[in-house]
Amino acid sequence: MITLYTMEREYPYGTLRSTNGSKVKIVLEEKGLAYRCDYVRPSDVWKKVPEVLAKHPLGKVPWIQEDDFTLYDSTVINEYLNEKVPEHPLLPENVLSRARVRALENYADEGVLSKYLPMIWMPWWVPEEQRDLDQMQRGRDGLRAQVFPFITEALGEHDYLCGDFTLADVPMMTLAMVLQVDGMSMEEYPKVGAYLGRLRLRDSYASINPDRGRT
Ligand SMILES: N[C@@H](CCC(=O)N[C@@H](CS)C(=O)NCC(=O)O)C(=O)O
Repeated sequence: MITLYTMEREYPYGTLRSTNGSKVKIVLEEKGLAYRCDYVRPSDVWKKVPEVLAKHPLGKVPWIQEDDFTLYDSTVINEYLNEKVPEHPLLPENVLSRARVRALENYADEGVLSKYLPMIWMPWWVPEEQRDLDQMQRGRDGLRAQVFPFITEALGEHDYLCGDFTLADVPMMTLAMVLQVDGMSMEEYPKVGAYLGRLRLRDSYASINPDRGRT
């Protein structure tokens, strides 16, 4: 059985989860793989304790453990899981289409999950009086100015970024998760709002739904 090492914490307003850990949970669910979660203390990750560094050389989550095999980095793990279980492929067969999925996945990782989402998400993990509201607003402004127009363009008339649901949509499910807690208005971006709504309707989303407690 696979063990996923990630960060999750209960708050009165929902269960908050590591965005990158959530990416892996989604693919485990989409692939129907049996897994359990082991929760790493956020302070151990921030302090880079030796036990975390021994599993992830950058001292981050997520990583997975399968017998004596350890693998880190959500993108690398998800490609591994996709190859491990050929059913319900999350990468297209065509080589050009596959490259496009990977490019969009990279955009989401670098342009959303590492850039604007932490500005909104990190403050939700600390007491209200300690939140940097300006930073949260800058995160939302960045999504509006750069990310939502990009997603609108990439979607075109499709339901998902590359037509069918692929690895490119997986990190966007964590955008759906963060904005569910944040409650940011999507009125000006109806296509993106509908897309995030569609992602929330997938069975796999239940595993990262902030309204659902730790499993
Ligand atoms: N490229 C990595 C990024 C992992 C990452 O940044 N994880 C965050 C939690 S969502 C973390 O551990 N942050 C602690 C740190 O950067 O020190 C991946 O995709 O797994």
